[in-house]
Amino acid sequence: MSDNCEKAYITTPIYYVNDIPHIGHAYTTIIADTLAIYSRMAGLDTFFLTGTDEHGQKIEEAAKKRGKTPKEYADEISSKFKELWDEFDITYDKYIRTTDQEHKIGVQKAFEKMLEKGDIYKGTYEGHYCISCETFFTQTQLVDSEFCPECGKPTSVVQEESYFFKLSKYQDKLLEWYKSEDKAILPKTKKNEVMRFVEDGLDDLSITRTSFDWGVKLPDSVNDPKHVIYVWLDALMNYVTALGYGKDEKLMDYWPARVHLIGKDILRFHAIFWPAFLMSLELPLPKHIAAHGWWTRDGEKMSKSKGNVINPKEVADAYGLENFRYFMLREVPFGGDGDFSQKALIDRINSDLGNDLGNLLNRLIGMSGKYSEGVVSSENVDKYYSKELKEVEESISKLEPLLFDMQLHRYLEELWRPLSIANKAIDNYQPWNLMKEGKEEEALALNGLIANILAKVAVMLHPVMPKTTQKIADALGFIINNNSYVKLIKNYELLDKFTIKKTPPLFPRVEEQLLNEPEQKENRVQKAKNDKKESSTGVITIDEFFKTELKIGTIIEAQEVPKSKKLLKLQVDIGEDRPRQVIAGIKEWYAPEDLVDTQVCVVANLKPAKLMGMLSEGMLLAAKDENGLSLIRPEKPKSVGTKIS
Ligand code: ME8
Repeated sequence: MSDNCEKAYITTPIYYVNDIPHIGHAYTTIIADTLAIYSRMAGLDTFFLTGTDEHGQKIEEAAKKRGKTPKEYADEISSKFKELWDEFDITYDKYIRTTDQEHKIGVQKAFEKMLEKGDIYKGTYEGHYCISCETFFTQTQLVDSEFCPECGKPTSVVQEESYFFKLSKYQDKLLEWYKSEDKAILPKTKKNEVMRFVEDGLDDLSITRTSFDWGVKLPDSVNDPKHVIYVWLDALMNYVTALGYGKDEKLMDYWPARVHLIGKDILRFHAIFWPAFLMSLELPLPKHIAAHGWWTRDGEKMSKSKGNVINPKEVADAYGLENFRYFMLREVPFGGDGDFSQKALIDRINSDLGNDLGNLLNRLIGMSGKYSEGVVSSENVDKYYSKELKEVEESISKLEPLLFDMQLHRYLEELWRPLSIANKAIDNYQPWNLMKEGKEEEALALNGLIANILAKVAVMLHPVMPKTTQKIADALGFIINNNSYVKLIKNYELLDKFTIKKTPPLFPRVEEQLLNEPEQKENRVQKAKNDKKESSTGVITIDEFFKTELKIGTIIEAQEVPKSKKLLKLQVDIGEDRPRQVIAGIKEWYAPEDLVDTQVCVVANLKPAKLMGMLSEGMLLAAKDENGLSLIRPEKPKSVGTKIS
């Protein structure tokens, strides 16, 4: 690649080594991989970075629990991530670990540079620290004065000597950047959130810790050995230390990043701290920071304790790696949250891939075998099917901007339009009748049209499904690479004459498989069997039903739970001496003010539980379908406390 070739540096977050990889991590990595493959195919000089984040108190504690040193533990988990990405054929160019010596040197260099610049000073920090999130919060950010607004766990008050980074100094420059670079943060809705946060005022940032050891030490020149560098400064720096920052800078030409792909959970660190650090280091800012949404499973957050974590390897083994890649990118609009359901995955495979794409290739193999001994030519395609060719061209020309704007689901949606044009053309023109009517030239040109549509779709789908699309290309007598991309996509030329190769079905129909983490699968199966035994027909006795105490209640107060997207805090009168506090996950469907003075059905004998640190003393009955959630209410007003039977 020549030095003046346009560069595309693409990164994933570096994943913490306190957890094994799950579908959320796979999602980010697969998106980044898709962009990297596309960029290479389009002739950009591409560098794709991923890796692991290995320092900090959280890792130190996780290692201790397992009787390991932090480094031993980090080695073990880091290699699990790497193995998975290798099994998934992820095309990363470098796998960075924050325990790499070069990285540590780069972080220390950055600290020195910020110090020289007058952006670091020493002070005392007192704050509420959440170990789990490795983050300090102010009093006003906490939920119920104690709990972490991000994960709901209790925080602890920490007071310690600390070095501070003058984040406040960069407030105006950050705002200018957001305003001048329209697409700096994608999707744009997320940019507004970030801007509001910065406009509210930025405090200086504590960037060293003395309460634990497992981190990058301050540079020798500072001579303050009890401090280690805050894990987020350490981690964010990976994006430039991987290119040799502070040491051998030969890869620094790749900077600035074309895109940092991240999940929405770490947007604040990337969109505020990171550009401020870069400004201090006098380095250019990344072109895009793209934050995707959150994957849940059957509507719930995935966590080890719930046993509902989805192991991406298991999904890929059960349904096919590339099918899984397609599903993840197609199913959820970038930036939105997505629920992982096997049904949706199966539908995508059987319908989009099997019916629309796979069958089209089969039809072409069948028709060209029958009419022209497998020989397909682009001759006469324009003569008979110029309208279709034009429509396909319009779709294809929309694709690249969608990809680089992270509108991946729309990219795939748009890419399916040519397939639909092709499938419709067969149904409309009925080549078997054309042949009967002696219009052989027209029938063969139709095969040419189908082949060209399949070829163009295969090229543009290649970044998402690299191997499958090479198989399609192989059947159509070409190879997907920069040459075919330029010819078929950029120049919108047609295929050379070829003899089609018979190919086994690319997307055999799939059925539902039992999925879970390997170690928990047995438990689940056993539990399912036990449940079945207990109630073999799903029928319960009336006594069993009456174990649930259902009562009519009136909501007398309703409030939002700060920092929670889902929860409302309700006071519900169910005819007792005081109202019950119910924390209900209904905020997406109900505004608090619309709930006050309305009646609901309450499960009154549910064991109280804490949600985000708040006690919930009951549950409301509700029904949820694809159109949303509706509370179940009495048809006519009833006295509070009335028993429902
Ligand atoms: O935050 N849905 O590491 P991490 C979608 N080390 N994406 C998910 C997800 C889910 N349920 N769960 C995780 C860190 N992710 C830091 C990053 S970068 C300088 C330092 C993905 O292991 C998503 O990309 O907690 C999220 O941002 C990332 O994993 C967090 O990974």
